[in-house]
Amino acid sequence: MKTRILSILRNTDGHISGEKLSDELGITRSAVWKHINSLKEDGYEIDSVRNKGYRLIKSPDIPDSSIIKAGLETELIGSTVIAMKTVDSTNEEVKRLAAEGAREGLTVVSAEQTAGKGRFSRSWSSGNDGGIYFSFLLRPELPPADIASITLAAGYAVCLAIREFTGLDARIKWPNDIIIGRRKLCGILTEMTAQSDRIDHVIVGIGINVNNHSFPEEISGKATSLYLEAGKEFDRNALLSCVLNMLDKVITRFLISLSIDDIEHFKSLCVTMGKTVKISRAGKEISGEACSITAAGELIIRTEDNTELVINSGEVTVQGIY
Ligand code: BT5
Repeated sequence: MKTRILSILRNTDGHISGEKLSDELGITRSAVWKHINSLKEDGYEIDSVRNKGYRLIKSPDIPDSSIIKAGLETELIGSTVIAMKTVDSTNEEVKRLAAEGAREGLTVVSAEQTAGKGRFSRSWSSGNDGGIYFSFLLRPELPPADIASITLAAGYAVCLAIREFTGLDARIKWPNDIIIGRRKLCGILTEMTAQSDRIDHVIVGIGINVNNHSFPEEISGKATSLYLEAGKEFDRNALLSCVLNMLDKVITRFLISLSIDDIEHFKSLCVTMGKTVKISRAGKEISGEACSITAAGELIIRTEDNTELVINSGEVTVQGIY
């Protein structure tokens, strides 16, 4: 009901009377009043004037599905948008909904995660402190090995959207980090369920540090936010619409085929290129120069003895970054 009231308030110029709202919604005027008060408690600034009614002045900076949807120009991603105040992990929520048959493109965003996760069972710091945490569902007709290209496409799209929306020099650290300078701004966790020859579904989870003013001590030397880089806060709903639009454009294109232009542009934004990197493989540490990216999203490194190795996932440390 609160979502319906908000949508009416957003589409009304000036005030709307309590009577009109109660007629349109089929609830009593006192129920309207209670919902309005509850919206005010959620941080919405609503002007209430006797004999005139209610007018929305300002929405709080919290994930709001109707605002996010209004900013979308997507074919696939965001077919349904669910905004939550808190959840264990948006990846887990999408996984639960996928098991119930959710439609491709479903997107879940939360202001906070109580069990945000990174790769290899690591945790993702997800307090209610200005970040965006969201996940979306894909059901691509692809063999499981192609999942790397989805992560690559997601990182590329988020990087492009952040550059466009903020003007900041966001870069990609292969395979799944977006960084500014030497610090991590965003992480991506792609999970899938698959049969031996085809993907059943893929969940792409993305955490972006947006208006965070500080971080927990254990990551404060390594993490950054858009606020810390730009010195100002950003509208998270508008940013998320922009990111989803770019993801939709890039991922639908990547699922068909990667163009040489895409790969070259990706490489130009990827700080890993040309750097000495260390990777761990079968318990051994190998180092070499990152020399290229394949169309499938793999990293090619050249070791000291001039052997070329194709790396498709795992831990990569880039000299001078982390
Ligand atoms: C990642 O893992 O970077 C993937 C993070 C994906 C998070 C999103 S949020 C929405 C969705 N729901 C989830 O539960 N997860 C996804 P990895 O490459 O393993 O990096 C994890 C490491 O990054 C940690 O061990 C910390 O060192 C660091 N870290 C944790 N939280 C961070 C943050 N908020 N900002 C920057 N670095 C962080």
